[in-house]
Amino acid sequence: MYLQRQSFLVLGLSRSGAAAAEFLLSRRATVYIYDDIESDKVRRQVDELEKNGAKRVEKQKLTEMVEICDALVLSPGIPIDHPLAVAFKRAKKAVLGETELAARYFKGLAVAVTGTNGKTTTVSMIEQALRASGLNAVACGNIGAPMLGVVGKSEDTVAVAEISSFQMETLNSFCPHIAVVLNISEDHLSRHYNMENYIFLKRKLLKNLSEAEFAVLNYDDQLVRQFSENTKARVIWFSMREKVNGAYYKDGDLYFGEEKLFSAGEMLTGGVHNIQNALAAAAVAKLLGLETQKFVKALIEFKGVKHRIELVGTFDGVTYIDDSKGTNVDATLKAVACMTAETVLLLGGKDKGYDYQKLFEGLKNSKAVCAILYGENRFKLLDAARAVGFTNVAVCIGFDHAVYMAKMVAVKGQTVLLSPASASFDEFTSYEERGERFVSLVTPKEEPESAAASNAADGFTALGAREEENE
Ligand code: UMA
Repeated sequence: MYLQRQSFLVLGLSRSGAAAAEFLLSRRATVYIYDDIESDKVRRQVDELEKNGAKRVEKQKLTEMVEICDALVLSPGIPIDHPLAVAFKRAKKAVLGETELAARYFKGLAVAVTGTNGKTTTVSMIEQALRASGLNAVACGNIGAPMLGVVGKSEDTVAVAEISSFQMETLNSFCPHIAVVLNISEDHLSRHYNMENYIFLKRKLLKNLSEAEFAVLNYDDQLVRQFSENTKARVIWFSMREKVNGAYYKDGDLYFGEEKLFSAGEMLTGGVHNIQNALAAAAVAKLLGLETQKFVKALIEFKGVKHRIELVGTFDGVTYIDDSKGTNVDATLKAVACMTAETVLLLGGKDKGYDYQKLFEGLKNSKAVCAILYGENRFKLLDAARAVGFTNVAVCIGFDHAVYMAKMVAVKGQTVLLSPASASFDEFTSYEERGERFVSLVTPKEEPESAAASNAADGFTALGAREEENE
């Protein structure tokens, strides 16, 4: 693709769109920019990009863009059936994403990770394992840093890319050296309409792999296991249950082939899902030929990621845990499974198309003693709770109100867990913003008890850290 001769319309001007526009401008393409939403943030972004040569488009001129431009660059948050994307496709013009541009122009080694849950943690684990082994690894993609950021970096850069189903809609040329698929459960169905389409998008990550590449697949997940049937790549498994060709867990230890790597008990992060993530990361490290001793130390010392079952602290005897990244039913059930004290659970936000009965069924035999429901989907949640007989619920309208309610309801020794099983976009711009808000609402303004001190006090063995405060 010779960019200098091409015109692009970049739709969506947040992280991904801005990175795409900057990249195209740097390659001397003609770049038009537009965002459906008018906000101060978008206006600031438009001003910035205009300074660098982008051309702002008015709404009434958008249809002309279909004629003028060669391609549309779509942000991951914008669905592929957005009217402009449909118009470009009808005109037989390309619709691509910023990740597609990165895939076409990144010349280094790429490791890609997809799946419903655990992507960010696994990408972070792989990044740290590779760095500890002396590789110049950079985590990118859905984790928050557009993948285009690695294009143009030194040749030895290893991109460790988190790839979402949203990105897969506009990603066609990516051929990572190692593709990891962690698990598949119901998610984003309001966007992808049905499970078939969602599975198709996840499987697409393996589409371009040849015999020279590797697919690291979860043997324990029926859907992921089937992916091995349609890929030319060499398949390496990871499993919590079976001695597989690859990485596996047996009697408390993690192995790769016949080699014992380390004991799960040594890991600073807890929870079965983190052992799974570490198995996937170890498989990647082994495939890259890294020295066991070095990458194992990084996996053992890994402290977890922000907003993923992250300990905020213990205040007035109540422990607060931020799992704002728990945006689907499976993630929330996994978070609750990590709780060792009675838990008041904050649930709600923007609906992603789930049947929440599975969630409340799971909660009935868990540490969750009470659920505070809030947000756009609060009544859908309430109906599901009632339907399965989970009766200890309270309904609030907004997030702040719900957090105050949780603080009021929780008694000494209990935990308040924010793990919403819903997207944040009804009240926030991202799950990160929602997590930050939670932290600011629950943290006392003066003399907060230190998280490190409280960590020991209250039976929270989950992910953050066993011995010290989370990052
Ligand atoms: N917009 C429109 N029209 C629309 C919808 C949105 O113009 O119909 C505009 C918005 O006004 C806004 C921009 O598009 O200005 C937002 O684009 P975006 O939602 O793609 O947000 P970015 O900040 O560019 O972030 C994207 C990913 N966002 C989504 O997939 C929703 C980020 O993943 C990713 O980290 C970032 O690119 C860098 O690669 C976040 C995410 O929530 C973490 N991902 C989902 C998840 O993990 O569940 C898939």
